[in-house]
Amino acid sequence: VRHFHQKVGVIGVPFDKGQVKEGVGQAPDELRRAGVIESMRAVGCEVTDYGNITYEFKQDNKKVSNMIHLEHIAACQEEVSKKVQEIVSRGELCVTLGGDHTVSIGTVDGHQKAKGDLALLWVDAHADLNTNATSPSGNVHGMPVALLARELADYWPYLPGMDWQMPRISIRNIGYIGLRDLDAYERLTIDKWGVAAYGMDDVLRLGALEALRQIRRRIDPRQRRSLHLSFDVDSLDPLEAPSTGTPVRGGLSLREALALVEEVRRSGRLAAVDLVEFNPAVGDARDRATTVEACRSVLRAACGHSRSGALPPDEDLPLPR
Ligand code: 5AB
Ligand code: MN
Ligand code: MN
Ligand code: MN
Repeated sequence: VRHFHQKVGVIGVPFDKGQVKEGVGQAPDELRRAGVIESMRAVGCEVTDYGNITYEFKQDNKKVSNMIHLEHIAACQEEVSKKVQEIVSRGELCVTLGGDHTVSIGTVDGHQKAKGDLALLWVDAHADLNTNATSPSGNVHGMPVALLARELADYWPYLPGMDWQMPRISIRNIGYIGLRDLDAYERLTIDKWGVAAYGMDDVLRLGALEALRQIRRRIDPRQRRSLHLSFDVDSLDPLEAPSTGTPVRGGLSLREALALVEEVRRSGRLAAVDLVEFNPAVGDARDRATTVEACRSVLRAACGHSRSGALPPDEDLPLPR
């Protein structure tokens, strides 16, 4: 790719009610303060920042057992979905700065409504495949994939406030990389449906890029689907991204993660990226800075930055004197 003007639309979702730790809601503004928008522009993208998503909380819904703050999640993610649908429909690469991983309920729904057939790549230490019946925590950030997958619809009770969200994505079009902390029923679900789920052991055995190649062949065999990258920063090793609420040791190096994101980007079909679960309140200032830098480089890679160097623009670069 030579000179390109990829249009990028950024939203922030300062949402933290899918889990119990304070701070993850401050991530979008913390990332903006650290200049990630400018970093994406420096790659050559035309970036519009649409600001943060707000929502009106409606108290009237009935509670669902073992699903903490469902009312908030339903209300917020409905707004996220609308905005993502709008941005993707405009042909912009939609970059969502979370927030906890429940924001992907909204982003994937909005992307799906805009584009139809999706392939979803979930980069995470966790599978986020629990239902309210299997979750050990009741935290909904461990449930988004189970809400999105069509094959799992029957495992849910009626969810008040979630009528806008239809599980339209087949679990066959969802792939994982980076897994290393699964709950028993998540393992069962993956085995039952033959999900393209690649753990850190697979990354070691195959290498990150070969694992990705296999995943893409399985979740999008005809290479025609719109690609959604949902990047949980806890996929990274805590040495690379310590400021996150549910760290698990033995994760992806930044080197592996960047190679993955660059390769996804090169497919030419990437339409939406979520960067979630960065929690600036976890750890000290140095942890926060390390994590911000990891986020920045992941976002630049998603925007087309190449570590092997880009060719200069066609016309407008004066020769060095
Ligand atoms: B994350 C756990 N599986 O359901 C659960 O960070 C952790 O979005 C979920 O991947 C982690 O509570 C959710 C134990
Ligand atoms: Mn997650
Ligand atoms: Mn995770
Ligand atoms: Mn987490």
